Amino acid sequence: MTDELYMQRCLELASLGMGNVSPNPMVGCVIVSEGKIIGEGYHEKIGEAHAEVNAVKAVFDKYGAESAALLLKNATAYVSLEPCAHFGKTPPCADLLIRHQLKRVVIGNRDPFEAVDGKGIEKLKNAGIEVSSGILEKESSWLNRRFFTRILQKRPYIILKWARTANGFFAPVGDEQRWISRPLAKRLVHKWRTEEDAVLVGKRTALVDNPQLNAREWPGRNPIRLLIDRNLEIPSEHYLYNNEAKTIIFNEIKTDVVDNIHFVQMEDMQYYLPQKIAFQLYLMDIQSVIIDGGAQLLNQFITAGLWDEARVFTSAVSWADGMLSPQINGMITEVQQIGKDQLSIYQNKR
Ligand code: AOF
Ligand code: ZN
Repeated sequence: MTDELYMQRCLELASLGMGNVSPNPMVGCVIVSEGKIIGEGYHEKIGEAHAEVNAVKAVFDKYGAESAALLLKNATAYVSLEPCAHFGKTPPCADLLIRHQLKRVVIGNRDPFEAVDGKGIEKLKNAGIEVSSGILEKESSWLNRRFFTRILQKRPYIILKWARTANGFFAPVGDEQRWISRPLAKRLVHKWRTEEDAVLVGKRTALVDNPQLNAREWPGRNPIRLLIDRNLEIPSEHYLYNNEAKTIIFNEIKTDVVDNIHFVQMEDMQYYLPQKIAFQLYLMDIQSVIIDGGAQLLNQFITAGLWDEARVFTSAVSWADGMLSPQINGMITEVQQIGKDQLSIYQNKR
């Protein structure tokens, strides 16, 4: 039971890295000596120290070198992901824990990343450290579902997002009038944009709504903006062409980079578009994407079965007519009232 409690704390710490560590996983670490937490840390930013390094450093900062060394010997380290065994952007965390002679290491998930994948656990065991793994495994997998999807399925974690009227019409997101009537939903959508790597829209949505696809209503960074525009028909006066955020335009005409705008040429975009986009994003290390419309693009991903989560707002208003809302066959895992709108979250059944 205590193992679960400390692991829960690791997961809380890990989640503080949300939006800043991709394509790395979110990882938290707690070091416990004689029933007391003596240091905590998490992976804060991509390219910077891993969770274990920060937790060990916290012990040193608090107790000074001499006492820290004594405390770490015989301490237990809780880590939500298997400590790494490889020299990546930082040296192996397994080596760090061995060097400080920890007695026991408790792990949430085994790391499926090729360079680690059990080698961290093996290193620790070979050094005589007691290892327990699989503690709060489900919760930890859920937290890092984007990372696991990329590593195991070689594609990004795909979140579909749209709004529909009470009577089932597709309400195009980005339509200013609608947004004004739903300030809370809009803010939540901007929060989501700070959490995912990228936001994707189709040509019609880009043309008609002229979306900015930034996170201006929530503190945090903007996502990468992705646009599908086969024949490059979106005028360069549209917001997506400003330099505010990195923008990738998938098209059939050219590959080029102009400031923050990256043109990526693809072939035969009328065939297997969802599969092709998913693979391109994988190659670009884009680990999660929100598909923000329109209906046609959403339906293509739904038909291909290429989605993980759908976040659907149902507004209180009814329309006389309009395009029909996409239909989804998934498991509803959450229903929430967001201002006047109802938010339903679906997971793809597998
Ligand atoms: C850990 N602790 O906090 C994290 C780990 O490029 P690098 O060096 O940052 O390594 C990235 C890989 O390391 C990543 O794919 C994942 O397998 C692991 N992440 N490991 O021991 C951490 N963030
Ligand atoms: Zn590491």
